Amino acid sequence: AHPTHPLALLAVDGLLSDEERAIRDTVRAAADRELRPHVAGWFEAGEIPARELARTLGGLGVLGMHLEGYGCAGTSAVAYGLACMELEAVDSGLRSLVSVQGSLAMYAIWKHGSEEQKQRWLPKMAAGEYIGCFGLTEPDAGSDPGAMRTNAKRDGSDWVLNGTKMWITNGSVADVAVVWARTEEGVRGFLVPAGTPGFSAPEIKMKLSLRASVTAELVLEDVRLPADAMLPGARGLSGPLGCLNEARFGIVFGALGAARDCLETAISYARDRTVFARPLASYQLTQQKLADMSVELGKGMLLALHLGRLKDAGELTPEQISVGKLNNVREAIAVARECRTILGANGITLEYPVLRHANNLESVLTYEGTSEVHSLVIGKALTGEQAFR
Ligand code: TGC
Ligand code: FAD
Repeated sequence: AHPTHPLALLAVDGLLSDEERAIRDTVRAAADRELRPHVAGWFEAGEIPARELARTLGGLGVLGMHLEGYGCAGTSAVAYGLACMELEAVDSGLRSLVSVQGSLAMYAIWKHGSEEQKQRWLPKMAAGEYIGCFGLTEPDAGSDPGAMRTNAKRDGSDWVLNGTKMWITNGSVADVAVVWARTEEGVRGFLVPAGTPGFSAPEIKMKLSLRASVTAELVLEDVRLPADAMLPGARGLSGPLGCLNEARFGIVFGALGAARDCLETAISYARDRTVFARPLASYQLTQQKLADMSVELGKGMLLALHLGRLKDAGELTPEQISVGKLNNVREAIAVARECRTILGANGITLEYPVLRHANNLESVLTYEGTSEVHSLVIGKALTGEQAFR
């Protein structure tokens, strides 16, 4: 019999509008043409042509695609999620570039910036001419960003920033860093242009995950900024945490792209591979694995779409995003690891995408709120008791 694609099992495509399908298909075709052929090489080298990639992604219209105005496409949240899914089907690092650019750096400026800040940065960021990064995490403050030490002090009308940010995606290639710092009036956001004296962004090497993504430290030593470098609209920790909601939403869809790519690879491999004189796909144990994985992929997709529809209706809550991020990343990494078993020894190489995806998903499980953090967010919603501290 002719095999059915795992997502076709639940006829998920029928739940998308024509426009959503068209955007998804365009991103998929471009990703397969321009990104997929190179990604294993980038991962192996631990280097990406970030500037060229940003322009390619800008040309495709996916940078800040769900934002309105300033050169952004203003698509639905679901369309943005589907684009994340197609990019992450190639590599989580490429989706990371897009998430950080569009949902964190651009969103922070779009939501909290002055008109001048928006005009200066957003159109070029949408086009991929400028790259942005988002510095919240510090060496000693990850899950608990309220413990940040980076500070900004007034000196006349200027601000002087000191501190260190850690694990910052796009950091060393960014033209502008959105840096969150403690001030006398609580946490505030600052736009730090690359090249500002006292600011440096050394790249973090020797990663075993997200090797096709730039990760850096941000070092701020008496970085002097004019008064208008501050984002006027963000006050307190709710400023950066509100931005995280946007990127976490993209990951709810994105992680499923990595899982789908693994499952497609494993099904095709199992059909071609002969073991004990029969196709690997013909054994019950293999079919059980494939059935369980496609059930999780389908459920994750329905969850993502439901959250996307809520977001487009303006009703999505942070707790609901936590449900999606927790479930879909947890299931995606389980799928990637199970698919690796189906590929046997071939599964450990970069000839196939599965272990690359599994390793990437280790980062995805940790960044944008670890699984534990999202469990605690859900636990708080269920009980009214916070168990973070
Ligand atoms: P808590 O006291 O609960 O809240 C402080 C203030 O923030 C508000 N808030 C939110 N606002 C909007 N959206 C959310 N999701 C929010 N969560 C909380 C809250 O209402 C309060 O506002 P106000 O006005 O009353 O002050 O904060 P807490 O200190 O107890 O911490 C809560 C916790 C642990 C959930 C939170 O801090 C957290 O989410 N921790 C995880 C940190 C995290 O996710 N970091 C991600 C860094 S960026 C990144 O990883 C990019 S990787 C992307 C890529 O490469 O793709
Ligand atoms: P910790 O907070 O030290 O946590 C360690 C462990 O303790 C985890 O298992 C955690 O779940 C657990 N834990 C924490 N609190 C509790 C608790 N209350 N109860 C029980 N268990 C708990 N950050 C940015 O700001 N910008 C970026 O662009 C960015 N990009 C990243 C890219 C990569 C590749 C990676 C790996 C990380 C990136 N991060 C970025 C940082 C990321 O957001 C943090 O790593 C994450 O928030 C977790 O912080 P941590 O690593 O300090 O772990």
